[in-house]
Amino acid sequence: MTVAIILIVVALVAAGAYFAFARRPQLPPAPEHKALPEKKAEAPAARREEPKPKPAEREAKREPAAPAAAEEEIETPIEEETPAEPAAPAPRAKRDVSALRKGLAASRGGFIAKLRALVSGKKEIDPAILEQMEEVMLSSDVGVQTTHAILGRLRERLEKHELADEDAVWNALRAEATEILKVGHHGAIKNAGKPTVVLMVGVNGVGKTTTIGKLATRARDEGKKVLLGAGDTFRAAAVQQLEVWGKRVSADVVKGKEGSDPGAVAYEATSKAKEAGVDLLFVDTAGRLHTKTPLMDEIKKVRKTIDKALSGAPHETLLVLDATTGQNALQQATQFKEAVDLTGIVLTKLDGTAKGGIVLGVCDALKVPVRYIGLGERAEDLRVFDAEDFVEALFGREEEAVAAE
Ligand SMILES: Nc1nc2c(ncn2[C@@H]2O[C@H](COP(=O)(O)OP(=O)(O)OP(=O)(O)O)[C@@H](O)[C@H]2O)c(=O)[nH]1
Ligand SMILES: [Mg+2]
Repeated sequence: MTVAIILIVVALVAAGAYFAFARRPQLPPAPEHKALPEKKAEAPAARREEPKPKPAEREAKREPAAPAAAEEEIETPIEEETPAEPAAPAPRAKRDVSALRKGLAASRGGFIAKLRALVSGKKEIDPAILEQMEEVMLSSDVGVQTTHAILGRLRERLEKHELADEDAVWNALRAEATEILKVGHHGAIKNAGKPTVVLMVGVNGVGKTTTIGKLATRARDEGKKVLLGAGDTFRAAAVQQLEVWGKRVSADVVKGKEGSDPGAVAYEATSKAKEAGVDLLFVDTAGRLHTKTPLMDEIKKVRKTIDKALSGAPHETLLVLDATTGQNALQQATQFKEAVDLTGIVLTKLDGTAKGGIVLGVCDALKVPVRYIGLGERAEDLRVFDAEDFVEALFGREEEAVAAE
């Protein structure tokens, strides 16, 4: 009897449990929790502020040694993590300018701020202001010729009463700068087929090898096969520096013995680039003083031997100029242009100067386009130069800048 009662109680409890749990409406399965990939310390903050790169001119977005797959993984969760961002993000141009503005902070706060102070708050623009502007522009490496040309045109317009107020003068100055900087072919290295050969020249310590490393990183990020030519046979350390970049971007380095003929290395590198079917060959060269004729003859020879190995190469001959060297950059550019027929200028270390006016002087005097600017030592600190973005970043008003961010 007792056993029967116990059995009935157990049966009732089991039935209750069945209705309470097993017949409960089925919930959809919980979403699978995706573990976020490990992020590099610097990546998230910087990435949120920076614009998403355009495929064609993708900024190098990683520490050089990071493998490509890991990088892609980093970007995806960031987009998922920020649903609060407005559906229509700020136009790319504005976001690009905002990052550029930060890189040009020294020049903005330096010569541009001084120019701005001269015109701001003035109800009527007195031609005497032009004299003060001249002083600022000359002391900011704009160069005598360019300064006089710009201010001459402003004076004419002032006399015609076309520039009545502060804004009109500022806009006229901006337009002058844009016009000068738009010279020649702009944009990233042109694609001249396989291999496209890029020769890097310039005086000592301006950033040739570092720029090659940065450009190689960009190319690698775009999925291109890169080869490096160690045409600086002068110092063993120079070859080692290039080899470090080669390792970072998984590119072979063609090198010769210390003190060997740089032309021979350039020839061998170009031949290898053809055979190996690489997309881009970057040929590094030793820093050389533009005033030393034998060294300038040597670079002419390097250029010729590349052409012998591949007719029409080098497709780009880029002169690297250090923005902090001031007016001497103009002399360097003049001599190098004469020797090797430059296709563009890379202006490095703009982050380290408050006198970014040199960019105007060089473009105006030589009519050679600035192709890239260096705003720091890391691979991602090299930017494709865009005249309008550059002028906006430099001359744009602070209030507009804040509004754009
Ligand atoms: N702040 C800053 N430093 C830079 C930039 N570009 C290069 N540098 C630094 O400038 C120094 C010289 O760079 P290199 O690449 O060795 O210069 P180089 O022209 O190859 O020098 P040589 O081969 O000796 O003629 C290094 O410390 C670089 O990190 C830049 O855009 N900004
Ligand atoms: Mg070097």
